[in-house]
Order: sequence, then C-alpha cells, then structure tokens
Amino acid sequence: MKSTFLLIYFTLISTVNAQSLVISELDSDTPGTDTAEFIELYSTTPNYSLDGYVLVFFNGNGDKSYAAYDLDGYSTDSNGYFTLGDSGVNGISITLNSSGLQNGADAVALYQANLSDFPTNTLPTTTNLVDALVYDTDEADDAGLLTALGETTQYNENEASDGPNHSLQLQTNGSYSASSPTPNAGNTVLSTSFSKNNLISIKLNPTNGIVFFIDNKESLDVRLYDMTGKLQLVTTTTNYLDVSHFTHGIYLLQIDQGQQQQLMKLIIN
Ligand SMILES: [Ca+2]
Ligand SMILES: [Ca+2]
Ligand SMILES: [Ca+2]
Ligand SMILES: [Ca+2]
Repeated sequence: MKSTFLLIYFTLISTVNAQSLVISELDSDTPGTDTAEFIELYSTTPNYSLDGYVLVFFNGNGDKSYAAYDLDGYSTDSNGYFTLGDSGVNGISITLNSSGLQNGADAVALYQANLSDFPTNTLPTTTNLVDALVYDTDEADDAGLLTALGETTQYNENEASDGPNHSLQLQTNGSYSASSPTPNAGNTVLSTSFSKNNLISIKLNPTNGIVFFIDNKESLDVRLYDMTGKLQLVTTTTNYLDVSHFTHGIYLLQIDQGQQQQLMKLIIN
C-alpha cells in the first residue's frame, strides 16, 4: 500500500516538475462577433522565456490544425502571464490572426517545437506536448481530439449557461471552470469541487492565500511540496491552511486523513 502511494507520489512530482508552463485560461466565445477571444499561458517562473514553444489550434471538425503561433522571442510577464488574443483584449502580446479561436468542440495545445512543425492541417500529437485543452460551447465530446492529445476531459465554456461572458479558467486541481474572463491576470474562480472519489473539497482564497477545507470535521495531515519535490510545510489542520507567505507558483499538496490520501496541484497566486 505504502509503495503504491510512493509511486503515485513520485509520478505526480515528476508531472508537476515537467509542467513549468500551462494553458491557464481560454475564451473562445465572446459577446457579439467574437472580438475578445484570448488564450492565457501561465508560468510559475516570472519572466519565463517562451523560446522553443509553439501554440497550436486544432479544429474538431477534421481534427487538424488551423493556426499556430511561434512563441520564440517572447516571455511571460513579471506575474508569469502571457496572453494571445484579439486586438483590444487586455494585456495581449500576440494578436490572433483572422481565423480567431473556434468555439468548439476544438482544442489548443502547447508544444516544445517549432512553428514549421505545425503547418495548417497538421494532425494533433502528444510528441513534445506540454499542455492541451480540449473545449466546447455545449458541443459533444470530441473523442478524436481528446485521444490524440492525451486528455480525458473536454471542458465546456458554457457550463454555467453564460458562455459569451465566461472563459474557461484553470483551477487548483488542474481542471477548468467557467467564470468571468481575467486575461493576463489571476483567475478569479479558484474554488474547486472534487468528484466523490476525492477525500475533501477545498477552496483557495487568492487574496488572503488561505486554503479552506470545505465541510471537513476530521483532523488532516497536510504537506506542501514545491516543484522540486522539496517539503515546504508540514502541519495538522481541520478547516484551513495559510499559504499566504509562499511565493506564487505551482505546488503539490498532500492531504492524509487516516488511511486515505489525496494529492493535488495547488496554484498559489
Ligand atoms: Ca470564437
Ligand atoms: Ca471547430
Ligand atoms: Ca466566453
Ligand atoms: Ca486569467
């Protein structure tokens, strides 16, 4: 049992380690004629160089690429954000071309590759893939895109029935939820609803840096690891965890309650 936990633990550590740049937000469907679309990337390291990265858009109709953006020469800003979008969107560094960002079922994928590797109509691949988001605005799941990009979940920008006014935003557990757009800034929705398989639900208050354990009454043993796997915090708590003194970035949160254990990615803004 213990060795299984350790295996899962080290697998997660290596996954977190490898993911220094993520797709943190996507807005494909915007009011009117979709002139406020954007994609936000986030790095745990401020001013992170984007040399060697390319962002590729895949059309779910045919599952081939329809646009690609070379990120060579760019870097994330002092808060770790980098945004591509339609002209006029707050904080964009690259303006999307006329093909825009399709409303789904479609995908965006971040690769460590060259622009020349992804001419229009290239098939999706997991080779050199850094991160991917398969999304829709009420369309059915595109199994082809999901499989080709190694993903299991397609996220719905219209999940709260307000797709034009919502974007998909990365949550603390690595999933995406729809809320009011926050281009080039911290995602506003950081509360997380876990599936019933998970031990507890948490809510992160990004302003105060407090992780709340929702409706939990039992004592929890909590450990927080940084991206190098170094233990940063060990404590026992029931209701909340104060992470306000940690520098922003991606951490691994390990929660033990009796014989149960939960591991999750925690993004501290
Ligand atoms: Ca669109
Ligand atoms: Ca499409
Ligand atoms: Ca939207
Ligand atoms: Ca954001």
